[in-house]
Amino acid sequence: MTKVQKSSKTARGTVTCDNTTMHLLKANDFVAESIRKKMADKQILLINITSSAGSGKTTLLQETARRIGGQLNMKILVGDLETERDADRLREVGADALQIVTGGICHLEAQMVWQAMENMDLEGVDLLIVENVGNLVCPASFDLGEDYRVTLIATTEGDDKPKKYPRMFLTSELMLVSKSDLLPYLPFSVEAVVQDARDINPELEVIQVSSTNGENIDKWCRWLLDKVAEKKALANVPAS
Ligand SMILES: Nc1nc2c(ncn2[C@@H]2O[C@H](COP(=O)(O)OP(=O)(O)OP(=O)(O)O)[C@@H](O)[C@H]2O)c(=O)[nH]1
Ligand SMILES: [Mg+2]
Repeated sequence: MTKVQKSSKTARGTVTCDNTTMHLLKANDFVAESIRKKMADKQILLINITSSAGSGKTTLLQETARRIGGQLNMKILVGDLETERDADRLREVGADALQIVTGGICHLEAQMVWQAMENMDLEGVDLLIVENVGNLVCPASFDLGEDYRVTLIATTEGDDKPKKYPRMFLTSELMLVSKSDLLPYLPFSVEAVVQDARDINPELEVIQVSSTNGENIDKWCRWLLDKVAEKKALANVPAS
């Protein structure tokens, strides 16, 4: 029997795959545009929160709900492959949260958000936050019709992530360097991560946050409140 040889034609890491998801993305973008129009009509700010699994998205949203949940009408949509756990955690702090279970899909798609919205009362809502599936890769390609994409990078993940997963940082408006309370114990350079992320996206805003010791959580909440106000002000400018 001939022994099957392992291929030695190309070194690992040099193969570029064809993009077979092109048509899927076109359909997604069509629905994302419909979401954008709906959110503009209703004057709701839509935020898409992305990161690797476990970077602190739900914990940050719990803190956010605690601090500004009483100041505006806020709803949260959470995407996960399985379980209602994150929505439960958010409801525990009084947030109005709805879970989207993707059934194994590693990202949220615009049509999932659209369907979830049809099961929500959006009247009078000021802010809708979507917590995406924890993954720095697939969610980067799927526009959800958001006004802003916010990506967390936790100090526990290593500071090399922007250059390894550039699309996520390229398509985000704000990067939150999370779990900053752990900086004294980790070989993580905030300076390097910010430099690498801004090499990819020079416009990227950055806030260093910790949900554990509260560093800059108020600043993050202020950022959200300002964006909500800006969206409403823009919607109320009379057409010339
Ligand atoms: N030290 C520290 N731990 C944190 C902080 N924020 C979150 N954690 C912890 O990190 C773990 C993951 O936090 P989650 O908020 O569940 O992370 P997530 O990004 O929502 O995770 P997925 O939804 O699974 O992608 C939990 O054990 C949190 O308690 C922080 O600011 N500092
Ligand atoms: Mg979560």
